[in-house]
Amino acid sequence: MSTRSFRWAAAGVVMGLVLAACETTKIAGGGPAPQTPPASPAPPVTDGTPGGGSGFASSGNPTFDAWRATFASRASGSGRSQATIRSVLDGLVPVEEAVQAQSFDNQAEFVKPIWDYAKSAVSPTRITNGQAKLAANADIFEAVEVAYAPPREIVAAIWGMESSYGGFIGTDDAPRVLASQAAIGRRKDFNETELLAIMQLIDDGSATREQFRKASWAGALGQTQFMPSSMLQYGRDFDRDGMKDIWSNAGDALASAANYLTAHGWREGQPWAVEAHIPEGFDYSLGDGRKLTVAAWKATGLVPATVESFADSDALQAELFLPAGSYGPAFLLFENFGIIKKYNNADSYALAVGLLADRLAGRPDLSRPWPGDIQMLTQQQAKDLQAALNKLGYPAGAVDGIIGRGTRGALQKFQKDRTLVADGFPTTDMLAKVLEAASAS
Ligand SMILES: [Ca+2]
Repeated sequence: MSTRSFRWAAAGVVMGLVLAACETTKIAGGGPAPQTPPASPAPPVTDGTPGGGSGFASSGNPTFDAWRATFASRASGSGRSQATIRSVLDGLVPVEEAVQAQSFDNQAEFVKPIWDYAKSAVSPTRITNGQAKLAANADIFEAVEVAYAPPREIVAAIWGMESSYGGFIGTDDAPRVLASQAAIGRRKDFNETELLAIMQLIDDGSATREQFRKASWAGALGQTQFMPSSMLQYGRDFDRDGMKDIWSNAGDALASAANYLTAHGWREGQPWAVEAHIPEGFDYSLGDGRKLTVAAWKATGLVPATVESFADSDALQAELFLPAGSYGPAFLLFENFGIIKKYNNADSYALAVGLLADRLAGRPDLSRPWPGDIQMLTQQQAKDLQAALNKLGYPAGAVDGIIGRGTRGALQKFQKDRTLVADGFPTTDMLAKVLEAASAS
């Protein structure tokens, strides 16, 4: 899971469910905020104001104040300057727990299909705006494309997805939201690491305290929505003015995003995916996650649906992806699909970025529409499906109600063993068949 993925919880139900699962695992490893006095190294000198003896003015919340005193000591021990520690932590008032919980509450009655997310991501407005942004920033995109591995349309698509091309970058104070989470013990280590990264960036002169006041509710920063630790590691000062200004400098933001993808292994010149036309009588069970060469896929009868060829090389490995089973477009996924997921670990996100990038590059729309009238499983039904598949010996992975490629692959094996159309697509009819088989086993 990317360290910066969970901010997407508010953006889509499917994403929310993925992130809720992530949250659950992280919380399990958390624990209550420390209530013990800070150990050595010595805490900052107190100036006598109330607030846990740390020198900070009390927030009015004893748990928060105690956490802050302890954490400030740790930050000092990590080498952050007193002035920066104070500027980041002083004056913070924690976000109310009820409000925090609401932000993280991603329960949904129905699991939205992946293509709802893709369709809204690739709206005509977002395509038009993206093309205008590419033209207006042609010099920056040219230089970024030369310096980094991904093509400009991928970088532009991420920019569009993350902040509507810099149009919306958030209004929350990153230290406040991160400290609030850390203080109540929610993903404590994660949030403290992010706070330390903020302090490091300020100490380095890469950014100012004021800039961190423009963040998402989860602490993601700027036009690329980097978490602070990602900004520390992958942020770039493209215009060489000394600052990594991913908030208001498009060059810094775009170079940072391109650098992130490059550092995570973007394969220059390779596609992220290519839509495939599925021939009559195709064995859909081939879409169970296996990787084959493009040459092998062609031998099964797959042909590119809208472009001349799948890739420059028939030797490239690809995976068949059937997000809507036999009811919608199919894709051959290449390694770069997984690199987009390093930015945000969800198939829906990577699909949206890739499809938007294709349109920004002037490639044609999909050859087949997404299904329009399919009733998706509820989250509980999705869990029932996963549990039943697991029981039957078709490993669907965690019973989390998220229909990912693992669940679809397991369902395909079930379908194939029963000579059903093995498209891995979980309709309610198919759920009934799986449940019936599981109860009889
Ligand atoms: Ca700069």
